[in-house]
Amino acid sequence: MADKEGNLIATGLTFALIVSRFNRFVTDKLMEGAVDAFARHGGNTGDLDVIWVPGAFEMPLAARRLAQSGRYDGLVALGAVIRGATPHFEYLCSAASSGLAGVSVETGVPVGFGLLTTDTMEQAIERAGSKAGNKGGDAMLSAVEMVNLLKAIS
Ligand code: INI
Repeated sequence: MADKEGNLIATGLTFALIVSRFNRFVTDKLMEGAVDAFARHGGNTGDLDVIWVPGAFEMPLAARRLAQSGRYDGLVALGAVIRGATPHFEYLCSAASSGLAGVSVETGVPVGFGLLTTDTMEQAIERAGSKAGNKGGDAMLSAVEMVNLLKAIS
């Protein structure tokens, strides 16, 4: 039996972060978490590009174009959709999540899912670097692991 797993070494990897301007108070923190995780795992922040989009809905299209460019080993999408203030919450979350999953599967470029979908702003802040960790950092590490896993099984 041979176990294969992706490691968390980001050295030499090139990434793009797709960051939503909507709820920027939160997405700036998610971005900090993602950049910090990349650097702490050996990545060179000069190999990180940051691409701003208006909101979560626009993330899949930007992700597709970036994945197709061939310039990146992986992508990380960072955004926040908050139910309290969004009557179309379910549509937005479902369009963004299925769109991003589709980009990843169709292009073969791993996409870390750092889109917070919460009931309140307080819950979003908790997940963006306060008491519940930083989901931007978690999404970055999952993407690094998947990049390295794909290299290991290819
Ligand atoms: N976009 C978000 O990323 N988060 C939200 O909470 C949100 N709300 O509340 O509406 C949101 N809306 C904008 C949307 O993503 C698009 O940018 C917009 O509809 C234009 O296409």
